[in-house]
Amino acid sequence: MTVPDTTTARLSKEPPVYTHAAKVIVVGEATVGKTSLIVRFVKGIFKPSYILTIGVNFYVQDIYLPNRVLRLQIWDTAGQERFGPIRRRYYFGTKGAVLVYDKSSEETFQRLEYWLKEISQHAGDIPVILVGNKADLKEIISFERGKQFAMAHRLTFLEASAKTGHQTVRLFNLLAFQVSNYLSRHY
Ligand SMILES: Nc1nc2c(ncn2[C@@H]2O[C@H](COP(=O)(O)OP(=O)(O)OP(=O)(O)O)[C@@H](O)[C@H]2O)c(=O)[nH]1
Ligand SMILES: [Mg+2]
Repeated sequence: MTVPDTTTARLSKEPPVYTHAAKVIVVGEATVGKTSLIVRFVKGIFKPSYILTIGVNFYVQDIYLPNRVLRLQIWDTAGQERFGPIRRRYYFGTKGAVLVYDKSSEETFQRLEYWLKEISQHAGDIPVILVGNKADLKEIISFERGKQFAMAHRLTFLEASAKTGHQTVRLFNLLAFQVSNYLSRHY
């Protein structure tokens, strides 16, 4: 007779709290604040120093929606050009995306079309939330410009600051809500 491993036995009796799980991806140019937004949301902290993401990273957060608990598997990707081939392999199976630009940088806004194309090519017609990050800095891209772009491409739009925490919780709650609706429609 084999002796049961008590640790495994105890773990296996505990049902996961979440009822649904979904993979989501965060993309956009390098330094726009993708990692900072996720870390602010998941850990509640902000680091002023820039540590570039190499390839991809992975975070998990459970979101309590009215009808379900959704486990978001948040894939934080590298915006630097040289990581493109690695990043593009991680779109498979994503059910939602956050597309980030830096409100204080025209260049990152100009690249949004490129990112939308990459999302639709590799992940299909998934919900996308457009985020103008760094709302605490001197504004180059106005709220109106961001909103116009979002409306033209049928994206949800908000401005946020990973530094102050402005709208960061709302961002991921909105994402969870939209992903949850997407799951209901497609699965
Ligand atoms: N003032 C301000 N700085 C921010 C904000 N968000 C991020 N930063 C800073 O911007 C720099 C880049 O942030 P990251 O989160 O590493 O950017 P990233 O988009 O993950 O960059 P890659 O991983 O290279 O693609 C860091 O120095 C952050 O501290 C913000 O809302 N306001
Ligand atoms: Mg990063």
